[in-house]
Amino acid sequence: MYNVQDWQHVFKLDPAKVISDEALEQICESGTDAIIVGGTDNVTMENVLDLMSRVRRYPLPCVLEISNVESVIPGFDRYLVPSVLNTAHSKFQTGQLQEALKAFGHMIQFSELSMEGYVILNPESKVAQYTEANTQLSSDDISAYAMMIEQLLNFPVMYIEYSGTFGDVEMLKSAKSQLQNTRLFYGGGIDDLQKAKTMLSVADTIVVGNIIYTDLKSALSTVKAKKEV
Ligand code: 1GP
Repeated sequence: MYNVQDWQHVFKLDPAKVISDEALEQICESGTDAIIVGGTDNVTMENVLDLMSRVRRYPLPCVLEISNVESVIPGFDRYLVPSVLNTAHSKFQTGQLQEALKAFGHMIQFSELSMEGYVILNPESKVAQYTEANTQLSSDDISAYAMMIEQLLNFPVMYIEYSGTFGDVEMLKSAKSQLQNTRLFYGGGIDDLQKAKTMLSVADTIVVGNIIYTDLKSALSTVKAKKEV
């Protein structure tokens, strides 16, 4: 369970948002496979540490999706390192990573890191605006990114990110058709069981975020999309 290959369903908690102890308990005991701690804005060492120590009370993997170098702390089971492919800004592909390696490369346990090839497709999302992602992509573009991520970059994860809106399942199919070993993550707008099942019928792993903060019951219902293994 401590390997991304084993996850079908994960909840993504934003360290900049407030969650009660009761809600956190239900999320962590829901049967989800892991908790990803990650967000775009206002992610600090303090709020990451606070959330990690609260999630740590429960026996499930807790991983950090790195948003910025300042908020990286030890103690997570794994670190997901996003590299945004559909941005013109190299700092979101490799630039920040190179800076981080320059400063901390000597103390990094590389076996604890998993690279994620991110393709951002919702132009309205904060992350698309922040990275100035080119979201106008065809299914052929997506297939080519998938090929690149698996065959050339050898990343363990391709992440199709529609954060805030429910995406186009055809885009997922285009990605999936090129992937044998790389795991396909999907995140965006999953707010009920049906949507969770639809995306998990193509993606290997679904990520459920925002709905945790607006409708906990619906968020919890998405875990039932997991298939028997
Ligand atoms: C965000 O992909 C995740 O990074 C989940 O998206 O918040 O829309 O569920 P939502």
